[in-house]
Amino acid sequence: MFFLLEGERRRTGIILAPPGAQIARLSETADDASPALDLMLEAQRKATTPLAARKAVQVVPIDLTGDMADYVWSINNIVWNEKTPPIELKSGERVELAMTNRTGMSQPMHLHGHTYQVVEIGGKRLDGARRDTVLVPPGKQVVVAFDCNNPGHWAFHCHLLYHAHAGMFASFKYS
Ligand SMILES: [Cu+2]
Repeated sequence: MFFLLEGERRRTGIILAPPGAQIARLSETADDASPALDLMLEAQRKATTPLAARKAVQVVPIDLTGDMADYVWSINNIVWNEKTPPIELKSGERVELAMTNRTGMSQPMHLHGHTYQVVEIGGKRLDGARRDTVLVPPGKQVVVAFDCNNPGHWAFHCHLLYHAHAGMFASFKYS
């Protein structure tokens, strides 16, 4: 099993072998550079325990925003700070987060307190994976759904912690 650095030929890997098997030395360099990670595999995933079919009461637009050169990262152009108000949700409701990545970098978006379901990629509805983090590549749209079944004040942020720390962070609240 090889692990390639995105956009590079360098790789590492692990070998699964029965005891006593001969293990050949493999090259640390792949023939071709790996392409940028896209949503091809994500679009093939199917939840084993999908959310119950239900229409979302609230669709929250989430623009992933920021600037690599200035290293400013934000959600809906808001650089989070401790005075940023939470996004209010209602207990018991189905919510969808309609994420659009308007930056030049992939953003792995992580929600605390819930496992959402990937329900739309690039405008196409699907019965996708249950996750707490999904990658949103540059320029792409991913919609996730969850039920407000865990009252509290929950963080939602890019899981590149440098981005989260720089402001790509928001919170949801319901009681
Ligand atoms: Cu990020």
